[in-house]
Amino acid sequence: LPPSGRSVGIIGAGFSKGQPRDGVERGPDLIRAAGLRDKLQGQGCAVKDYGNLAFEEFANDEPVGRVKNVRSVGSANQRLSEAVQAVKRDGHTSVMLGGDHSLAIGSIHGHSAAVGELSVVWVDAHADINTPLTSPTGNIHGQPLSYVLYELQSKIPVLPNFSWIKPCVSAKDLVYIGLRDVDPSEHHLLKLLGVKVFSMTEVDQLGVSKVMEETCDYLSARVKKPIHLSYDIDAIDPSVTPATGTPVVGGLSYREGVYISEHLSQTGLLSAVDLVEVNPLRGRTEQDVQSTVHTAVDVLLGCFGRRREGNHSPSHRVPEP
Ligand code: 4U7
Ligand code: MN
Ligand code: MN
Ligand code: MN
Repeated sequence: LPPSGRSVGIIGAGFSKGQPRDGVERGPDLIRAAGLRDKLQGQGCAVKDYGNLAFEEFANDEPVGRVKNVRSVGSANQRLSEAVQAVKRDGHTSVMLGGDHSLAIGSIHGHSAAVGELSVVWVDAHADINTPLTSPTGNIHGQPLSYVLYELQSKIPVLPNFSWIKPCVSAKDLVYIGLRDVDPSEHHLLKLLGVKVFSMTEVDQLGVSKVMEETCDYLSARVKKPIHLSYDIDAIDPSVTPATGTPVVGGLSYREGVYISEHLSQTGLLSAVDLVEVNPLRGRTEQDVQSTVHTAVDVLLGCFGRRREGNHSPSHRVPEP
């Protein structure tokens, strides 16, 4: 292991069929082009890039009920699950670069298949807990949690290419941060399941440091489970990260967004990270895209020990004349 003790396995998952907008499939290469690997190595991480996944195409992927691109999404997530399992077997913290948020299905499934029970921290403007039957849009990027939560298993119909999915997360092991656009059926589910939620109201009320302290207290009240961080870039305010498919006003500041990853990094429990929904075609200017991508990179660097106070490796020596 490197001096920092952190080794990172990067998976590119340029998949976009969990939602209708082109461009989000370019996320992984943009985040890499912004220097993710060099920057992680520069802060003492060992990095292995597993490259971009290739996804199967389906000629006639007709909607099933209201749900769109079911076969494509099911197949893509099965491949991703296997890739995450390989990264975890190799001993790395998994970093999945999306792609849209439907990919959390495979990422969480693979993570849990490799390490067992997880805590999930979901940083997002949205709750992404619609079931196939409650979804107002039919877009699977608004549904991933419904497939992986034990408590919702009985609400999920049979879907083509979804039969490999085993629910693997308990509602009590899930914490949300940043919510501000929750559908009525989602709100009902959150209350029914008693899920811990720090919406933007709680971020305003408590401040981000108290939110993170309470998040970690809540998750470690029982046994300490490996943490899966699923970070939707639309959690951050569109003034900072405008290049995303479903922007919502009133989001996290850059500083709050980075503080969340810095704090989780300090727990030593971060075991897999998703960074999703960066879509360069949704930015109006090059500056919009750059700001979104750089913020995504800074969130990821924060996950692996970067501190804003400054950083140096343990082997650093003061030069003597
Ligand atoms: B994202 C929505 F109806 N809730 O289900 C839905 F408002 O991954 C939006 O968080 C989902 O960006 C947003 O389609 C999914 C909608
Ligand atoms: Mn979102
Ligand atoms: Mn999301
Ligand atoms: Mn989105």
